[in-house]
Formats: sequence, structure tokens, C-alpha cells
Amino acid sequence: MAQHSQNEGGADPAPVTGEPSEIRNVVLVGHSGAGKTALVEALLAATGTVDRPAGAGGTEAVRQRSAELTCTPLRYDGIKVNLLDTPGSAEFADELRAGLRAADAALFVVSAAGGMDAATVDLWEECAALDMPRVVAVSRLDHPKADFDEAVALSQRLFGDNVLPLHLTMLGDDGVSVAGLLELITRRVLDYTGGLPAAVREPEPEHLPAIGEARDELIETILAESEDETLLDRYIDGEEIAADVLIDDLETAVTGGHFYPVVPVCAETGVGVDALLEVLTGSFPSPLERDLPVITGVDGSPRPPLLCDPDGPLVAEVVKTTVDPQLGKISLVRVFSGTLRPDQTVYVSGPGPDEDGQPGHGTEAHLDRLHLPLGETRRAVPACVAGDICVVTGVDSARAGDTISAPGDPLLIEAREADNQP
Ligand SMILES: Nc1nc2c(ncn2[C@@H]2O[C@H](COP(=O)(O)OP(=O)(O)O)[C@@H](O)[C@H]2O)c(=O)[nH]1
Ligand SMILES: [Mg+2]
Repeated sequence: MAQHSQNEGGADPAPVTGEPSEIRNVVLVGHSGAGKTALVEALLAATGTVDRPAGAGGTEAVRQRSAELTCTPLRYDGIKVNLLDTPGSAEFADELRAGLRAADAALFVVSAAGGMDAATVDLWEECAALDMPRVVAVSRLDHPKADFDEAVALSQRLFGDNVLPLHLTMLGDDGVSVAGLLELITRRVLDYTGGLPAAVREPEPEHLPAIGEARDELIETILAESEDETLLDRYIDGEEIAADVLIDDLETAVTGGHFYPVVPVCAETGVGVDALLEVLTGSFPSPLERDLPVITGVDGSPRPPLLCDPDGPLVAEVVKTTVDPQLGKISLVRVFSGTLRPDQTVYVSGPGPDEDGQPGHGTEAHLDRLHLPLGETRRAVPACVAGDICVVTGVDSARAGDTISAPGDPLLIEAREADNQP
């Protein structure tokens, strides 16, 4: 946590990888206006993933992106994070659900200025049913009505147990604005007065009582989830547990979907953005650690469970289809098994009716090219491995929810439980 590393100097910063272990698929959910899209922009800016002109936030392009499901990859600390930003309003429930299916973990964005809708609470329950790891980002810390503690209390009330902050907020010299964070596990101050990355220093004596109290609760909760059952007793007996042991246990508890850290963030000032990147890359699971969808043959015949293996049989799911001004019809695709490559014949099948209105459809299609779904700079890539997400062109017949597999072994992803919810 909070190594505050930058992208490796000199290395290609483009978010590409051939290793499932280096991927995190994260869906952002929350109330409309909570700050999801602004947070994605801030995460991209902090990692230097896009050379977007300064001050581009709030443009027409950003508003457009807010109205639909988007996927934006970034690279941090050697990890490719695919951020799936969902539209807030209920009209887009299908897109939201598609985003959930493509993700392995969820980032709940809750505004520090207050407000949470019932739909967000329902989504929390839906994620719980899927054992989906979750992190809460309390956003918009620079809002005049921002109250971090109140937002944490609201999250705890509505989301339930094991929701606890990893940091406390620290006010700047003006006594009003949030200038830094007190990182509880390491007992360090992250100071953002000089921007990102934070300057890391020791806390002032006046901070220690607040850190001590919140840290005790955090650590007792994390250790209660630890596989080493002696740790909690040793901690309560006064033993100092090393920060790296605590961070390991924190990461295990988050990955397992048992503990939900809260991180304070501000897209505008950058406060907490690097701390959040550490949690997303360090604590969220790779696709190797998540259950994969059940598949059958297109005739419904049973097949062995999938593995997230780039050398396995090709199974990918169409998350959404849309029209790109440059590329024409494109499909956002999550690969579960095997490796997608450009210029390849694939089989596209789904449960929806065929052209004659009969249930189930399937056809061969030519997959043309693969692209990173990166804003305006659609960059062609040579492969997309199991666990990753990309944009494909050429499969014009594909619909959201369809399965892409190899023509020699056509497969179908079974509809998942949550898909049938209203
Ligand atoms: N000052 C400030 N404005 C923010 C911040 N985060 C979001 N906003 C603004 O709040 C509005 C809603 O944010 P947006 O990211 O679109 O929310 P979304 O609906 O959750 O995607 C936009 O006008 C943003 O520019 C922040 O941290 N500080
Ligand atoms: Mg948005």
C-alpha cells in the first residue's frame, strides 16, 4: 500500500499485457453525480495514461461518456486496470449489469457531500450475492458540504458490517479544505499540498490519538478475517503486528469479498487518488482469482468449468455494442478463456431469438481488429488474453450478452442469476 510508485520510467506506458495476473477489471458504480466519471479522469491523469489536454474535464466528451458504459484501461505499478464506468440513471440498467458481469471487483463511489440512492444499495446486495470484492471511494472532498465521516457512517449504515476507512482526512492550513490523509495502517501522513504523488511524512503528535483509535478498529476487523487466528489475540495483547503483515491480511480480506475499505478521494485536487490506485492494484483480485461463468455447447451439452487460461478454449462475452465515429460498429468484449487475435474467424452465439424468431442464434463471423478501448486514441493491439477486455471490429452481428468462441468448438455462456433480477 502507498508505495506511491509511478509508471516505470522509459517503459511503454500503454496499458497492454499478456498476463492475466497483471489485470484488474473494476466497475465503478454509484449515484448519478457521485463523481465516477471525474474519478476515472483523475485516475487516468495520475497515471499518465492519456495525454489529454489539461482542463478537459467537464467537456462535451466527458458528458457523453457519462451517459453510457465505458471501459478505460490504465497502467499502474505494472498492473493493467480496466475501469468500467457505468451511467447512473436507471434507464441504463442493462449497461450497468453488463459492466458488472465484465468486472471482477466493484468500486462504489459515494459523494462526501451526501446522498445515496436505493439502486446503489441494491447493487451492493447484488455484489454480495456474487462475493464480489468491493471498495468504497468517498468522493468530492472539496465540496463545500463535504463530510467524510458522515459519508462513512452512511455507507456503514446502508452497506453493513466490515466497511471501514483506511485513512482519515487531514485539513490544510485554511482549516477547511482537505490537504492530506492520515494512513492508518502505516501511521503516515500523505500530504497533497504539492499535488500528486503525495509527500509522505510522519504524523504530528496531535494526529496520534485519532489515528490510534481508528487504527485499532481497522486492524481488529482485518485480523478477525485473517487465516492466522492467533494474530488478533496477539494484537489485543499488545503485540505490534508489522505493517506488511497487516497489508497482506487486508488484501486477502478484500480479495475474498469479506472486508470493504473506504478511501477518501478528490478528483479535483488529487487527494487520495494514488492511495486508491494502490488499493485497486494491490487488493482487488486478478481474473485468475474469480469464478468464471458456466459454459455449455451451443446445443446445451455440458462442458468442463472454464479456467482463466490464455491457452484454453476461446470464450469471450460481448459486453456492449456501439458505433464508433472512426471504426464503425464495435463491440466491447471480455475474454474469459483463450486469447482473441485479429483477423480470425469466430463463432458468435446467444440465447436471443434468431432472424426467424426462433430461440437461440449463432453464426460465424470474421473478427477484424482488436483495439484498446482508450478514448479517442483507439490503439490496435495484437492480442487480448483471458481476463482482459478489448474492443473488436468486424463482428457486426454481435449483440450484448453474446458469446464469442472458436468455430470448431462453438460454446455458450450460461445466463447468470443476477441477469434475471428486475
Ligand atoms: N469540485 C469537484 N467537482 C467534482 C468532483 N468530482 C466530480 N465533480 C463534478 O461533479 C459533477 C458530477 O460528476 P461526474 O463525475 O459526472 O459524476 P457521475 O455521474 O458519478 O459520473 C461534474 O460536474 C463533475 O465535474 C470533485 O472531486 N470536485
Ligand atoms: Mg458518469
